[in-house]
Amino acid sequence: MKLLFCSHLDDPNEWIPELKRHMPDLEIEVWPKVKDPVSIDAILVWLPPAEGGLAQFPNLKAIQSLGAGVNQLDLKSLPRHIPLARLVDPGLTVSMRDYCVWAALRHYRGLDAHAANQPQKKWVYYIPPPKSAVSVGVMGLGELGAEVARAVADLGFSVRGWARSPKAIDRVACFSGADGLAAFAAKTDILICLLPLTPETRGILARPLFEMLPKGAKLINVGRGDHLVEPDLLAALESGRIASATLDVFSREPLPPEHPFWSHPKITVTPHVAAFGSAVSAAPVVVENLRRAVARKPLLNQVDIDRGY
Ligand code: NDP
Ligand code: OXD
Repeated sequence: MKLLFCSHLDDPNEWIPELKRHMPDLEIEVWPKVKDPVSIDAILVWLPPAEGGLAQFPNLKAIQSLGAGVNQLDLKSLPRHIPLARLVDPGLTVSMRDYCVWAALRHYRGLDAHAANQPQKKWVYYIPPPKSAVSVGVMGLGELGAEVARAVADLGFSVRGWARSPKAIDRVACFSGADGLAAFAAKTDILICLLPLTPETRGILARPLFEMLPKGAKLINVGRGDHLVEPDLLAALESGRIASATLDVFSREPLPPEHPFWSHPKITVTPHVAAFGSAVSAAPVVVENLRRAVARKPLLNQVDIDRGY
């Protein structure tokens, strides 16, 4: 089995030893140094090669994404007969859980206001309501969203979740489908977006949804930048409909220096670091998929191309 590693973001020197530890006879080439494209059986990829795309590898049996999200792969352009798997990595899940817990607690405890008061030497008490009186709403209850929902429930928040299909998660009030969105949003004080980017979810973080939330709700977007309609967020922050936002993902990354989010007093920007995978924790899942590809079995975490995630 010959694997092509193709990413400008991930370090092949971390991945190669881990992959070989689980599959010692695996041959690995690293883009752009490909000796014979015809001999490549599978690709581990963040973005396909800009030149020639995946069509230059006629014998691919599997595409394994290095991302949990796969929208960056431009699903419509992928050869339909080759199965695509998104990354499910226990390390990535833990880092996403930690980020969302940090962001939710930061909004809940008013830590931004304390940070803003410090340069002015202002001693201002803010004692938040009990956590059980504050509702965290998680959009997307998949690998990451469900884990985040459980983690914020463990902290004592009242938790709601929204997905495409009905769900039952202990201590989480679950809503589903377009019909369930308004009821989900109506009592969400801190909204966390952990949706995949698909034609249905693009632009969902916009004025109509903001108007369904209680006034003064907080927003945490860790899904994708194109979930958010940026001018609608700026208007909602201006009017107080949204009190503050923590944003990790943006329509344009890196966020351009002139972008108003950088200096907005109610926005915290992080550079798409909410979750990070690790070759150590992800390699076993990737190798299992390589074995499945050879055996022509369905991959773990296989993407439904029509659904978009
Ligand atoms: P999953 O595929 O496991 O879960 C997706 C969830 O979204 C599912 O619960 C699904 O519903 C729900 N969903 C999809 N479409 C809709 C819709 N139209 N309406 C309502 N719910 C919908 O994905 P993950 O949890 O692994 O990842 C989620 C996203 O997080 C990724 O796609 C990526 O964009 C983002 N991400 C961001 C990172 C960062 O560092 N900022 C890192 C990793 C991921 P159902 O269960 O019914 O199918
Ligand atoms: C991912 C990401 O999708 O890092 O894995 O955004």
